[in-house]
Amino acid sequence: MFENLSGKLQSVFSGLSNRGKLSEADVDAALREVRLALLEADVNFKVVKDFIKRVRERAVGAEVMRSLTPAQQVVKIVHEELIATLGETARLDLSGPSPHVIMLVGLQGSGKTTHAAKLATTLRKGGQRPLMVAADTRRPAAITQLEVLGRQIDVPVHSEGDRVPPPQICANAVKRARESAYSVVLLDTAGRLHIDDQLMHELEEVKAKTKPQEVLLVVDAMTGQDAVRVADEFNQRVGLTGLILTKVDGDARGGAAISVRSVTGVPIKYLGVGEKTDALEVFYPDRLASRILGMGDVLTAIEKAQDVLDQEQSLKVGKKLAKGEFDLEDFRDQLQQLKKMGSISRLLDMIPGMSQLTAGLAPDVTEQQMKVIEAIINSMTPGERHNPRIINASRKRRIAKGSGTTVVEVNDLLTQFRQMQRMMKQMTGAGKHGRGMRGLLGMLGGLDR
Ligand SMILES: Nc1nc2c(ncn2[C@@H]2O[C@H](COP(=O)(O)OP(=O)(O)OP(=O)(O)O)[C@@H](O)[C@H]2O)c(=O)[nH]1
Ligand SMILES: [Mg+2]
Repeated sequence: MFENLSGKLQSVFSGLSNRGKLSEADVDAALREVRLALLEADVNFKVVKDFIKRVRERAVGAEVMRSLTPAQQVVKIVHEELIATLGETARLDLSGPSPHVIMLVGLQGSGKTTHAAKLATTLRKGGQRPLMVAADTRRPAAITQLEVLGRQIDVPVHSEGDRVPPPQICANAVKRARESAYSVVLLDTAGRLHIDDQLMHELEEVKAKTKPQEVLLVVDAMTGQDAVRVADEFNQRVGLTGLILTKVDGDARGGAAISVRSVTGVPIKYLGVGEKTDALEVFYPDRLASRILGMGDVLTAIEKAQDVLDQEQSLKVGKKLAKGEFDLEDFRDQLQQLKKMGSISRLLDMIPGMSQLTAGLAPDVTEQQMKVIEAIINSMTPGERHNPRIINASRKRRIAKGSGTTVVEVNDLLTQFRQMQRMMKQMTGAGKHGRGMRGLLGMLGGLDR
């Protein structure tokens, strides 16, 4: 979503850093381009104006101009001010006695029902017991849609058909949650094409009857500045505690995400990044700012990687590596992990300079290759696996025969193993390679923890 903007900003900054010392005119010229890029990304013009003013005030300050790296200082200021514009890191408020009521509101098709299921999924992962409530009695298929999702993720759905008024259904659901020890109640309310009084009254009534801790507006990022206007209006009428910006995976220009907090004062809490029930990201302003400025969203990438990788095993391998005991069995385990990582290689690319590294580290191990590798390693004796240097020509022939492979294949595997061993050793002695390497190693081997 931010690709275009990101590309433009990066070229502005690389132009700056080619200059060495900066004059006030240099800064102004750069900021003019930044301003244009933001406007083209559909950021609210008032937000842009304010942003540029704040950056300029700091950037033409004597300290920056006299520093040895004025361009970097300017980028740093832009980064900090972008974070300030995006807002604070805001979490769901699940304090106080349960059940906690979370009310989802928004226009038709913005993603309320889908995000009720996404939230239920992530909250349950966090140890909650969610109950979803079909409070959209208006659209004929709405109840069934939520029930289907509920079955998919195995979360119960409270519904009373389409004859009972939604505020009543919601009140009943909260009562049921209290009696049956559900800890979170997610209210999936009806949407309209446009904001109208009838909808607002209904929502106000639901709110009065259920006293939600959170009223989250689900808003479609693809609608750009309209999303900002809608958020402002919902906030005035119903009162919001947070926003879920959806369809961020689409080709929206990013303006809504950058402006909405600033214009409405309501924090973004989540980003919807796909149709599936796990396509939900917690919103971190600092990470998004880094991503927009091309600094790489390291933390998100690492979190994803940690989700995929087997922690305990990684830890074990990390310790072995440190002691120089990494052997062929670990190699096999590690390749299996790397295969799982395949799906996140795109994410690792978010880290500057990481793509070259992962190109070396994460060979595209296919299912078939994995089978061959396993067969070869399984045909070795424990001694050979632990100390492959003892594998001479006759042992290679035996291993090839035992695994139904050829000596060439056995040789290939041993070469690969040595390469990986060398690479990992280099990374353990991080030093000159800097934090990126240590970070990746920590991720792979648990050494940073
Ligand atoms: N790509 C993408 N699609 C999404 C996302 N969230 C929801 N959708 C899709 O958007 C469409 C509408 O989503 P719903 O959850 O039904 O929206 P709603 O707000 O409940 O709509 P109404 O009940 O009609 O008011 C569905 O096709 C979803 O799959 C997202 O984050 N990314
Ligand atoms: Mg719906």
